[in-house]
Amino acid sequence: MSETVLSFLRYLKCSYLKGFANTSPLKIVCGNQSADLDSVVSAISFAYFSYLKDPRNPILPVVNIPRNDLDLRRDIVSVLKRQSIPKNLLYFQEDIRDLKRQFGCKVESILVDHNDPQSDLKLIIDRVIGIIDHHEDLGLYKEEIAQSNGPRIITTTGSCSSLVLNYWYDLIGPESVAQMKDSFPLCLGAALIDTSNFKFKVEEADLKVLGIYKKYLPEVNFEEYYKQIREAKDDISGFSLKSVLKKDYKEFVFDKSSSPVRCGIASVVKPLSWLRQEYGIENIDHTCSELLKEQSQDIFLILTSFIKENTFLREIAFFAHPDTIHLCDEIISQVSPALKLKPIDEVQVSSENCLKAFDQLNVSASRKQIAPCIERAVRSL
Ligand SMILES: [Mn+2]
Repeated sequence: MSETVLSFLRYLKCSYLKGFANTSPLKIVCGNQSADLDSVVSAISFAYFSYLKDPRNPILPVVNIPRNDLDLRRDIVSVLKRQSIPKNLLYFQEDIRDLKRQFGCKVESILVDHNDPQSDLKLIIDRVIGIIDHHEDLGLYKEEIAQSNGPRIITTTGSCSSLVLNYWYDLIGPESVAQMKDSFPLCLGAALIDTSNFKFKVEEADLKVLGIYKKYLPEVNFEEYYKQIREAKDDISGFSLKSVLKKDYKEFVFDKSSSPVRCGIASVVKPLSWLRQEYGIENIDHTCSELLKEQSQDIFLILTSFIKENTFLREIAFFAHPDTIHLCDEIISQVSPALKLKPIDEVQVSSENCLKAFDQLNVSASRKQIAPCIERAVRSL
């Protein structure tokens, strides 16, 4: 069997789906709603490895955004292009919605890079049959996953792709490594970005895959590959502000005894000063309030991370409208000690809305830690 990721994806589209019988559920594996490189390659690799093990029961890899939003993620586009994987062989939110309607079937999903269904797929997925993730464990789906004999692996790692690769390498590595190898450059790309070329956030699982990559990809110059993906990821030239804010974006609903607090969190690879210079404060005000309205949210956060004079820095900006400024202030004072916030700016961006910006001196906390931190703050109010 000479399988590649590309031939697997072609098989799904040209053969498997054409003969799909709705007597069985459609199985998918999907990444999280930010659809970053880690989520996308984790889903594709999981589906591919699973196919190598059990070709009769294929799983569709799903990118958890609308198809049109993929082009905003230039790092992903470049990594896929390197492996000659075209966009038209991938599945997006709307494709799964359409397939479910077309086949009139149930949808069962493995979640990678998150552990509770997110976005539109929440309404589409009927059953969770496996989880491989490196976010905070919400403790869900234990029984149904056990019933379907799926993996439920939730561990701290730099990259979720490391957990996916280790899981399958242990299962089928010895006999299938020659075929598995075709997706190693995808997983390596995510690991390089998530650990800054194995320098930060590196955990045991990441070190284990590093050994695999070194052994099976001797021709790849890691430093160069990392630089190339990093550059593509940081290249947001020509994007509208809205695209910049939606490029790496997650929504959260935090429970508060009286009413839930809805919060959107955008991650941006440039400093706030760059956003201000590039788009102007009026545009920032306008776009943030538009996003708040569109998603009916209470507060909107912009997390920035960037390198300045060889130092890795983070900032955080809280955007609120008149009704939520008070709530926002309370959250800020609660999370401030843990995140080590130092005010840099407080802008009355317009007559009614407010944007409060801080240097985040605790630079090790990314959205993965910040979201639970805000949730605890909301619950304590
Ligand atoms: Mn991840």
